[in-house]
Amino acid sequence: MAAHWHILGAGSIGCLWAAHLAKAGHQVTLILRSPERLDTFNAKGAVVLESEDTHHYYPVDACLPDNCGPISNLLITTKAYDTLPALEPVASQIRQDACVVVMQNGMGAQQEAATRLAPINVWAASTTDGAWLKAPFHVVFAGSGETKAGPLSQATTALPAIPPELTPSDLTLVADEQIELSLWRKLAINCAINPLTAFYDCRNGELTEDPEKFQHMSRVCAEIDQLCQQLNLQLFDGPAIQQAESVARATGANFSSMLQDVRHQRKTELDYITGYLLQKAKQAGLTLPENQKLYEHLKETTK
Ligand code: KPL
Repeated sequence: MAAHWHILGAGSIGCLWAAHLAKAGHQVTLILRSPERLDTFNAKGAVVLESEDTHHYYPVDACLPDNCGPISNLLITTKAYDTLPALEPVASQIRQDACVVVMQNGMGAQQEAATRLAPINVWAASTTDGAWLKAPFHVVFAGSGETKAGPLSQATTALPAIPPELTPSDLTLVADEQIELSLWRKLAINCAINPLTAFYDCRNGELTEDPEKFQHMSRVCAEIDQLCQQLNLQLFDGPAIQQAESVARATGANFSSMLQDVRHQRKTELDYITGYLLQKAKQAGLTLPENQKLYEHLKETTK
């Protein structure tokens, strides 16, 4: 059934989903943060989806945060640290029976959104789709992956694993009854790869090729295993380093999202990646010295 989706956060993943939801026949409205962004969008009037050298234009609507309601379906694709500030001016326009999906890197922001919006139902989603912005509202679909979605545990009633109206044409969307575990798995990999690529200013693959960097990644991963054991979380069949090594190899030529943020002098999602890990360790009475050192170094040297 066609629905109306509002999208908060028109970065690469927000535009990718805007295009695919529009393609599936939904009405889509981008919530843009400033009149300047709205002017830039209105000059185009569409999201451009580039894939294998073809360009498709999807005409969607756009609005400013203080004038976008009522909202029945909301997809949040902001950077993790922007979730609450971006949500604030929009929150009162979200219907009580709305469905809200938070799709982003890291952990902590999804739960903050669910707490802020309760009793509105909130889902979390985690994606391995590859996308980047060539220009504002022009997204390049770089690699087709998979998106997992599931309700966050704060939800009061039994919810379907995927909101019924979330039907993006062509993107792979799978139901995940244990979405928090999947978010943890992604978090562990991000903790192993992202801060180290920012520290060494290197591609993902170099973490496996250079013995010193690999040793460093192994020490970071050993601490992740230690915390997971303490929390009774079984993320992988073997130690985290095996999984981190395999992801770093598979994405060897890429620059991690954190390194891209650092190079573009943007704020990073460190607080929602290593920061979240350290917070959980502290609550469990553990110290993770390797992760702590990395966190402190990057806090001092990056935005
Ligand atoms: O998710 C990633 C990112 O860059 O944010 C990968 C490539 C898996 C590295 O952690």
